[in-house]
Amino acid sequence: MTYGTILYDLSDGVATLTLNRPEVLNAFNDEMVREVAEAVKAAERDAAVRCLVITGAGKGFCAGQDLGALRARFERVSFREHLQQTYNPIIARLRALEKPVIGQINGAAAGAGLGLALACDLRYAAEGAKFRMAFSGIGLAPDSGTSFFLPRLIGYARAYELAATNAPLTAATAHAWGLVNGLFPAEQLAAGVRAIAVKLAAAPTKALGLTKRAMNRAFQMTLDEALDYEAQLQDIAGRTADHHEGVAAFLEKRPPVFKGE
Ligand code: T3D
Repeated sequence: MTYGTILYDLSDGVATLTLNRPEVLNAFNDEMVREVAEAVKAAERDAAVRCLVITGAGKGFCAGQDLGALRARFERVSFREHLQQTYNPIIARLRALEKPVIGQINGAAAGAGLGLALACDLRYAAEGAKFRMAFSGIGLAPDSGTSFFLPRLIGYARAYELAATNAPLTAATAHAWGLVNGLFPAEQLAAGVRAIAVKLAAAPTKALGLTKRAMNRAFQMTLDEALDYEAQLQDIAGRTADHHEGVAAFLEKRPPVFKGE
């Protein structure tokens, strides 16, 4: 499929979605929203995709809503409707995608762009990247899942401070606070993330997907419910070819070859 505002590439089981409006730090217009949603759907449906990487072209990751486009629709569209048709389904679909999703944060991530980064399972950032809530800077409240993910990742006080002051968070502090999993010098980020993604794409995909489902649900569960849910999911994982391969490989003292089945 050909896209106008993103690039989409699949190799070695890794799909890479590159936001491609570098002149505005990959801010979202309606076309990019539509294309990102389509690409995430395509990654979900394609069994050949076993890991998804999201990154930005140029010096930014994603600056959130394109403010020029936002001003053009002032007063004409309800924010609630717009969010329900644009960012909300993308964030929900990424969280429900039962394949590892990596945010390759090459530069600034702000507003809905921060939401996109936070919806990923793992985040690796360039040392010069920065994160900004951005909403209070333009008199808005958080959206795109940022009020959900940020306090869970870094704690309420830090999250509220970032939202209220709109101060930028450096990649180093984000790493120290557990918001990003690792840092790379800018010129090594793509290769570093690629190596991690290729490894994850060769892992038992169904088991990684069930892991994501279990951990997502566990936030809303009691321990007893979580134990029961884990047992249910293990019934599914235990019937996969990859489980049988993993056990056979261990007993035969050889590396496993997982097929994601
Ligand atoms: O219903 C709804 O749609 C509501 C949904 C809202 C979701 C949201 O995302 S609201 C938040 C929107 N985003 C922002 O307010 C972020 C605004 N941008 C910034 O705060 C900063 O640009 C960054 C922190 C992201 C990066 O700073 P810096 O210093 O690295 O770059 P810069 O110089 O500010 O920006 C570079 C260019 O990108 C610049 O254009 P120019 O001067 O080179 O022609 C700038 O105008 C442009 N740009 C950056 N962000 C946006 C943008 N253009 C349009 N929309 C943007 N969001």
